[in-house]
Amino acid sequence: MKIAYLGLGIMGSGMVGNLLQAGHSVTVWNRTPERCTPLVEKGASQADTPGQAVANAEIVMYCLSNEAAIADTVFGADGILSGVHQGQIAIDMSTVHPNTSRREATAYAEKGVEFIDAPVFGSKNESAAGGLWIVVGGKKEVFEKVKTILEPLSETIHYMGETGMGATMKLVGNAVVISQIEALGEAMILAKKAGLNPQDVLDVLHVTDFKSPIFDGMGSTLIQRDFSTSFALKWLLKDANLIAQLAQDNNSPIPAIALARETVKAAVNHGWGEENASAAIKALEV
Ligand code: NA7
Repeated sequence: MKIAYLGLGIMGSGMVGNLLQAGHSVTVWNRTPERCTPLVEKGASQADTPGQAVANAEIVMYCLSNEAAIADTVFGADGILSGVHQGQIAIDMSTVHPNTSRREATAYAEKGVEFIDAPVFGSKNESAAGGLWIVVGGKKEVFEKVKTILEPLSETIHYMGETGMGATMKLVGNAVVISQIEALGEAMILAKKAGLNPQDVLDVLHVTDFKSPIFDGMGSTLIQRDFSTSFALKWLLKDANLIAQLAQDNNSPIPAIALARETVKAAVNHGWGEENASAAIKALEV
């Protein structure tokens, strides 16, 4: 397939590598053009603007940081909407509010373009290895058309319902993630202050019926004090804010997540936003 892919951050770069590997013809665009180079070396073509990137594509995919990036890249001057045409399918893999997905779907529909929201769970390693967990919203028949394109990127793909339901599922999932980070951070600090060996604690957590890959992975990086970025803390705060907004929209109580958001916010305010999401726990140590 002829695919345009926009947004070559940590997540997008890994996905494009796998699309090329799967034999697709990929045209890439990134706001910072230098980030295209490694993928051009692997066979991708590079476009100068989002509008140019999508002009000859059958499928338009993107994974951008936040709502502002969608505003610029999709709706802005020379944006995706300026270059699309009837018959294409657009796939937004960013983590955004479901209302943003719905706004995108409406704007694309006016151009005769189908749209699905398909955000992903997993971070740098899963993206590079084609092991993401994708959640999809949109028309089922459109999802069926693009499923084979998403397969080389992912370990699982779940169809969640109409437009916005992929984005909604992503925020629900990250509500669990942020709670796990807070719980592990508080527990590990308590364990250390109370005299336990942190590695012993992780070894026990690993065999329990409440074990979690997040506890395993994040736990060992906490012990090593390795906060190199797989998923940036600033994006965890962005997601916590989106979760709070979704909860407010639905009058749904989130007392624990609201407290965890304050931990993440404090860590970002300390200047650790570019570090890994696990750096949130540093705010509990100060
Ligand atoms: P990264 O590695 O921070 O990448 C973010 C990407 O978004 C990157 O390509 C950025 O371009 C791009 N971006 C950011 N702002 C803009 C604007 N205003 N216009 C155009 N492009 C922009 O994030 P991840 O790959 O880890 O995450 C991406 C999404 O998946 C995010 O929603 C996460 O929550 C999940 P740049 O290279 O900085 O020029």
